[in-house]
Amino acid sequence: MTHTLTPDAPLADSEISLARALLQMMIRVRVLEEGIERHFLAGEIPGFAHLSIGQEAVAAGVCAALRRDDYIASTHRGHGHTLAKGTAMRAMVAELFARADGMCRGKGGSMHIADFSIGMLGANGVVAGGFGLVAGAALAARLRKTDQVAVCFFGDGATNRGPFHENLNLAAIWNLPALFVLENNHYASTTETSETMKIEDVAIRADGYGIPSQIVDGFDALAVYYAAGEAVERARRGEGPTFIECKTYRVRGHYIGDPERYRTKGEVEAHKSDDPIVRLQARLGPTLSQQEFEELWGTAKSEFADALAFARASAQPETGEAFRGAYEGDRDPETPHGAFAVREEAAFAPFFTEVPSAGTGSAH
Ligand SMILES: Cc1ncc(C[n+]2csc(CCOP(=O)(O)OP(=O)(O)O)c2C)c(N)n1
Ligand SMILES: [Mg+2]
Repeated sequence: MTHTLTPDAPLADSEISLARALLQMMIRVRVLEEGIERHFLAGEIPGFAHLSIGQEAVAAGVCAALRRDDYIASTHRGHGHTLAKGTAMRAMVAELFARADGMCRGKGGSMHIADFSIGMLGANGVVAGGFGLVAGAALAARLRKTDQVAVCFFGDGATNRGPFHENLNLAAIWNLPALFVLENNHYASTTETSETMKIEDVAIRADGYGIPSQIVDGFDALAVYYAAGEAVERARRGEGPTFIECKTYRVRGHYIGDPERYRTKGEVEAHKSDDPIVRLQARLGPTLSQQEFEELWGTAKSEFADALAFARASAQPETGEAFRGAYEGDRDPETPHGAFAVREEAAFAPFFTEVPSAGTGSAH
């Protein structure tokens, strides 16, 4: 296990354009999520939404080390991973608004958005739901003899579930081109991690499966990028999986509307200086003027405003769309699967209701 929790070093000239790109991505994610928060609270976004504010360096750093044809699987906190992997802002916001022009035609929403065109295999309402998808995608890449890699993002809580252990073991023995990226924000919903495991560094669990691991400062997008880059190269060379533990912190509640009775305001305040955007801006120092910094925010805000207008103008999905995409060939009524889907749709038709308004989804 390698620890790379070092204080911010000055940037080399060769790192400046990379650092700017990472900063721009983190700002895009922040603007998207602050927008989600506003419009969720205004009742425009149905279901449930979990924000990754404070954790953006992980999504930005890892995805910058990936190619478009690599795979990722995300979590219930997946807006950052999705955007950083390359999903278009318009289709993403329309999806969050449950509209017909959404990435998943409005059926995925915040917690089940997927975009196969960029290898984003899905956010997941099931904690630890991504491990099997990633092991499968990595196995497929190996069997097809491509050099693609598959990345699983997950939280500390997910490492207490069975799929984590089963799939790490499989990935290790099959030498799969996989990366396991832990976002250790020290909480699983309302429970502090110290109450659910006796270890400080979850990365030691990877040792048990013979998977090399790194622990990185999860507020430092460059450190995350370098760790991910190394692991990606290892995987592409056929040397198997790597585990990366990113020490981070979730600044917002577990979900939008969380009363946060399990921690003090002081604890959250104490993490203010960890903000990955503030940290990288400071590190760029005079190489990024205040005006240029403001422009990064301005560009992201315009992009979000455009996506918001697009989402609001998009139609509600037709009810018949609910069963499309569930089975291979289900758009063709002549195929056996298609016929099955049509029967299923007919059986459920009497139960179709309007899309529920914000806040009525089940708690996750
Ligand atoms: C299988 C399963 N169990 C429980 C839940 C309820 N739940 C949703 S998020 C969450 C906490 C997950 O914690 P962690 O994996 O650390 O991710 P974080 O929320 O901190 O990003 C729980 C228990 C769920 N969605 N799925
Ligand atoms: Mg957690």
